[in-house]
Amino acid sequence: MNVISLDSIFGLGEMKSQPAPEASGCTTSSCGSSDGPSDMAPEVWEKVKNHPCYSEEAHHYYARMHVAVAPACNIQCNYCNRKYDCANESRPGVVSEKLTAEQAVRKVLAVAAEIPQLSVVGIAGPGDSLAAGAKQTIQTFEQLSQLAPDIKLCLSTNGLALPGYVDRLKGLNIDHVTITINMVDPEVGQHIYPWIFHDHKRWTGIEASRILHERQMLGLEMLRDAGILAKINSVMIPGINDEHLLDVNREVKARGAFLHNIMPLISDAAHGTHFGLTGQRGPTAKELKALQDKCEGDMKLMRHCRQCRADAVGLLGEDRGDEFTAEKVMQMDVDLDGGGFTKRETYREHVEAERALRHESKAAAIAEVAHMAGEKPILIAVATKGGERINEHFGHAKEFQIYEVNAKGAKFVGHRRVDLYCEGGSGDEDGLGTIIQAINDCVAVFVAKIGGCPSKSLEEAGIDPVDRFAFEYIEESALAYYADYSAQLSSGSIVEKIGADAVIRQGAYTSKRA
Ligand code: CLF
Ligand code: SF4
Repeated sequence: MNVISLDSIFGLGEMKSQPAPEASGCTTSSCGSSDGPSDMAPEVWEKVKNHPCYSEEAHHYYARMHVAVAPACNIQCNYCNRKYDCANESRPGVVSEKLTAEQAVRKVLAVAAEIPQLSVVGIAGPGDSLAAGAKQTIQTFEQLSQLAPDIKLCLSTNGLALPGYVDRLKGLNIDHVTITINMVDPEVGQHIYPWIFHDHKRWTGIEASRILHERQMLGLEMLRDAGILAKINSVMIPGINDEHLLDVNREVKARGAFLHNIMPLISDAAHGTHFGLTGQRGPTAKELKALQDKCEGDMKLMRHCRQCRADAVGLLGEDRGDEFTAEKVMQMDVDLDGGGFTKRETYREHVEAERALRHESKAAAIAEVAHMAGEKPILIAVATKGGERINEHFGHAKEFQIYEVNAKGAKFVGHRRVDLYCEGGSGDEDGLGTIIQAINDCVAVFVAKIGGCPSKSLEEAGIDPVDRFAFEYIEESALAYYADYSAQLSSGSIVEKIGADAVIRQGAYTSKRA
């Protein structure tokens, strides 16, 4: 795997970096000088630069893990059913085994020793991290802050209990809290939340949503005042809160939220959720992107969320949880003094150096196409294993990252999960149809390698299969392609691809667990 080759960092080979082209200054908003981008205070950049969820750039290099120590929940969402458990499925609330605080700490130390990319440990369920007195959550964080202080601690909550815990979280040095906020109007909320449990009592109907809303806003304001970065997750539910999420965006922005993550509803009758059973659909790729584009103003929008399992381990989009089951961790020789720190530090130094080079080379690539301003943007799908490179074969890709490219640069705008095309060495022609549906809004797909059959089918669907940039950096390659594409359009040798929409896979399989 070439994320920045770990083999090279730890002495088994050469690190594969592109030489830095000559460039003056940095023109991208994700500029990674040690002080961070121009639109972010240095102390904020310090908090987010290695967090794979809070920084899109970081997610190409750094991993997170979730420990499932919070089984209970204090509300019911119509898109959630925690009883449904599938070891191969990736979506929130799904978990293969629940852990005690002691088991969780042991697991984190085992993972941290093995995966130097690990920078964040989060608690995201499978219930609510702060429900039922938050005992296991607080115990886990207390021990981890002592044993592995270089790893950031992160928390996700529905916000109902949050106001009672902000001081405690601050005391534990937690810099990142996510609140899931799907409405700022209880009229809308009553279609999403059938009940909540608050103040020793069960509340239903509009009153339940009113209390939840007030607690969410209070918690968000308290986080801002405590200097904790708040990310807001919102589930886009067409016909229920899709247009309303513009109001949510405005309200959370006004209360100092750092980042807004608008995610598509995952809904399938097989999951047994209210929305699944009533046939509530999720958004299409175009609908999701249009809403995200509308919300993107002076507030940052997260578009790289993978809607992780509550026990996910690894880079976003991969799941190595099956290597670290409670049983396997019990048999491992775990260094309880936070082993692996030196490896993690070495990895971070290499990433820092690589990112600095990248900012220079991206700026140079943008300068090459700047004269094309005014041309329409195009979407490109990319097969990657990380490290911001085109380093995955078409047939091995479990997802494609989507970049929007124009004369201003190449911007990550989403990802599409797909079934593997190549299983056991041969291509699955049925699977190919679903892949084409998933990237049907793209002009091209960039891969490290691709066979003749899938290439032909892609071409017939109007998607250009491109392997000439194999193992190169994504953004620079996308800009070079854009320059060629625009020139061919101008000369009339190709016609513009327009109008297609794409399917966001619901609850796709992302790993094959034992
Ligand atoms: Fe986990 Fe969430 Fe922390 Fe990230 S996930 S608690 S902020 S460490 Fe990230 Fe996963 Fe999306 Fe969450 S990709 S579901 S946003
Ligand atoms: Fe499920 Fe989370 Fe909603 Fe609780 S807050 S019902 S765990 S999605």
